Amino acid sequence: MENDHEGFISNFKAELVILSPGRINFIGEHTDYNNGFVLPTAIDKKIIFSFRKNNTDSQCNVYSQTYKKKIQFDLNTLKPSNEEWENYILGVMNELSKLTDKIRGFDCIVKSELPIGAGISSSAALECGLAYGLNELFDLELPKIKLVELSQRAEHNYVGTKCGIMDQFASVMSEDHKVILLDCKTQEYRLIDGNFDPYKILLLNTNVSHNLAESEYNTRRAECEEAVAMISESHSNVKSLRDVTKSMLDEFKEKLSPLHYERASYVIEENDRVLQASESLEKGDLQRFGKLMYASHNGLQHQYEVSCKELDFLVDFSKDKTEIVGSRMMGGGFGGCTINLIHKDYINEYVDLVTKAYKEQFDIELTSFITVPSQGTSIQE
Ligand code: GAF
Repeated sequence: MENDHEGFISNFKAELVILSPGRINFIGEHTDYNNGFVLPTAIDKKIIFSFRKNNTDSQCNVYSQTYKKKIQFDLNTLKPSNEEWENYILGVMNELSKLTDKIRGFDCIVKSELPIGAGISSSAALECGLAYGLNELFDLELPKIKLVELSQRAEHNYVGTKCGIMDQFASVMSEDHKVILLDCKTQEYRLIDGNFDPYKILLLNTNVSHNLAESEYNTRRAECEEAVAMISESHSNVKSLRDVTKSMLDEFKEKLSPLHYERASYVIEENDRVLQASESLEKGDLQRFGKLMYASHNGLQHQYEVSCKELDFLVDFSKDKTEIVGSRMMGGGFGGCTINLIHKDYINEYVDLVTKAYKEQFDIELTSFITVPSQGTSIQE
């Protein structure tokens, strides 16, 4: 079997190579599925897809260099698999099959630079890279936003995570040196100059991924929907937490459970922080931007309860360092990375310091990398 894979890889002549990046998010966590605001961008680490047509009607082979496994499937008999990573692929195929009958048999090799479970959305990169590549290979002529949306639906329908649109949107729509202020209600967005000089974007990977992540994610979404359902009984125009103001929420403080009240408060406050943060970035006020990042983490830790002790440790560790203006957990939570804005002259010293402290505390190796706002999914020239 291994030899079979080696033959597949060594004889592979790609017709098309697609680069599909991971993403970071500066602020606006768990707001996307509440129709709120987010401030993400793609990064310079990616998944690389090599594609070729294989002259069959419907036989497809996708080899993952990460898992050292090949999935083989027939376009006419698509069904979910027991392996999660395969469902990202099969889920995209299933959504594409609802939109087009122009796809034929193809082969693909997938090579990833993105750590899994790090909160930098290797899953959206996988979905979007495949969708983007097949759109090119078979001239499907689907606009980019359709690729974003079908990738999100693939995750809902085949993987079972009821994710928002942020990750797929950032992976596909980002541009070099820009961050995206996205209104998830209307999908309108504005590109903002991602100039953080003299600060750099440092990601610290806890290298933990607590298995609560997936179930708690869907639970949080359900809790927000429950809060909306209760409020909309007396405010029929309220369709999501985006339509709820803080004073409106306070009218319901006695009716909602304390848990629902905290979850909803967090989302409403976080939306406000995203708008304030994008304004700060546009004005070059990075101190204020950083304070909002800390406030976001605080809300995620105490009100939304999606952080964990490893993430809290890293954020707390940065707090008395004047060279770090902001730090927070990033992505769904329960592990993965923190995002830190750190003065460029302090990076090496800080990484040494925090790596040692983290190892002492948890006996886990911290990994870290500097990243920059980068181009979304593209064809390798
Ligand atoms: C995950 C999801 F996929 C996103 O849609 C978003 O909700 C994020 O968690 C939290 O902000 O990455």
